[in-house]
Amino acid sequence: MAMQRSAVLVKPDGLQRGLIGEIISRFERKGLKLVGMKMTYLSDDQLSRWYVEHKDKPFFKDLKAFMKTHPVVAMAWEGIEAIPTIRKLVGSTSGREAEGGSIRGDFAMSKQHNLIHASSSEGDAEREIEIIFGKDELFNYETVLDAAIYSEKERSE
Ligand code: FUP
Repeated sequence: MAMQRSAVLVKPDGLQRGLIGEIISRFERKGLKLVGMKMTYLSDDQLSRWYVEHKDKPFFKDLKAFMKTHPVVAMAWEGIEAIPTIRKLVGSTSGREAEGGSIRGDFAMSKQHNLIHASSSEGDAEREIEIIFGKDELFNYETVLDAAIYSEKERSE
């Protein structure tokens, strides 16, 4: 099965609201593996590359301004089919519409201040991870839990 890496950002509102630990904890408890983490301000250039698909949308300028108000906590999380799995944990874009039990559903009330970003495809994940992390800032390691989290068959496929 496909081992994937997803790029996750805890956005400025998540930092302001003290939800970094809660979000990391949810991913850890799920069984995902943290393979990169950094606190940083995103530059205008990084944000233009990050949100390239939204560059002609009416909310683009506001979104970039919001994303520059405070640092973000950027992470790379790894697991089998991690990209769609993390999207489910994150919930749909608007906090008001996101399913209860998801991060946005449980903690957000806004469409822009929706706490977190998670990659939506393998192509996006690759591009987003490259925007934030250098090669030496991403880690490959085994944990004793790998054997409990996945079956032997899943790990060898
Ligand atoms: P998502 O994949 O759920 O993070 O959402 P999108 O890629 O559709 O949008 C990216 C970000 O743009 C959202 F997280 C918040 C912002 N946005 C707005 O501010 N207003 C909108 O109407 C839609 C998106």
